[in-house]
Amino acid sequence: PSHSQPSATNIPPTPSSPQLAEVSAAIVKLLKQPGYDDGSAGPVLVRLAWHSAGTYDVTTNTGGSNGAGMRYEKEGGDPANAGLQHARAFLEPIKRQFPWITYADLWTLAAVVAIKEMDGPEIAWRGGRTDFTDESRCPPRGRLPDGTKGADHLRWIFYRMGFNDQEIVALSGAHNLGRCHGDRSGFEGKWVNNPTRFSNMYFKLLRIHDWKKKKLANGLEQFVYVDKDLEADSDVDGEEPEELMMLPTDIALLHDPAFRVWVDKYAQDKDLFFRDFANVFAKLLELGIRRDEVGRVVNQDNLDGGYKS
Ligand code: ZEM
Repeated sequence: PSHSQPSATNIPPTPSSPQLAEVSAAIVKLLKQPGYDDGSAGPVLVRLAWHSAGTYDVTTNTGGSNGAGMRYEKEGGDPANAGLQHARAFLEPIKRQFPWITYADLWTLAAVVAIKEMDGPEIAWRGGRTDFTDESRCPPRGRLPDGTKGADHLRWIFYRMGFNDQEIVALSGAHNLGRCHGDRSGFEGKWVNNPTRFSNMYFKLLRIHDWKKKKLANGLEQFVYVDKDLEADSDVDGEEPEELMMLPTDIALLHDPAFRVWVDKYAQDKDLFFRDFANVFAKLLELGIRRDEVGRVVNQDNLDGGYKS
């Protein structure tokens, strides 16, 4: 349904379906980036949406994807957000082409479009987010998870957003996509062999391989799996086998009994993972956003910026 009518109460309308179709098509076109990482902007766009939303704190109702605070140094300069300037740069031409969409809507929509395009599930998305016009309402730094930590830390961070154990595991399945970059997080490598295709492979690999701790030159520890056959082959042609990796937080899902239940389920049932991921990612993108009965965003303190018809 279209809600593109301006409203007397200054509540911004959400983009209409034809408007959304146009922007989504433009996002699909820019996903292919032959010179970048594994050839797709998709993974880093998913991370952008996640980090925009993952600052939410349920007790103070602050943070979340409304506002697009990462445009400001206070939030964008958080070391946890290193590298996401690439994602924002990929989307800049779309923002110029469709100036009516807010950054907060564009960043979240791009992830949903990218996941679908990478063979992932269809995820419900609703527009109407506004952009902050200064950094005063940016959340404090330090609200995003730290990959060096364990299960207690994951619960501390994700319970604060309002998620449960099952949702933590489902969300972590996004590590099917993309890779770690030494110059961003300090970790190195990808979780699965095809990091631009959404699947439940991350959970399968987590369970079946014998992950070995490896200390990187920068002092960080991650877990790696080296395929012995690949290693033998590579002696012949002199090429390094591509090692797969897991963060300490990924390995924590395997060793914590309550998380492990869901790792096993998602490894065995791709449809269940897709369903649960679609639900929890949609929930992530809505954190902190209050809507009226027709779906318009009614966070009264967030009305600067936004859609003006
Ligand atoms: Zn990630 N993530 N993440 N993540 N993530 C990285 C990359 C990506 C954690 C984490 O420390 C890291 C979620 C949860 C958690 C993606 C999506 C989602 C990287 C590598 C790190 C270190 C960054 C780099 O160097 O470029 C931790 C500790 C998490 C706690 C569970 C959730 C939830 C996600 C979405 C639903 C994605 C798509 C990437 C790949 C980015 C890229 O550029 O390829």
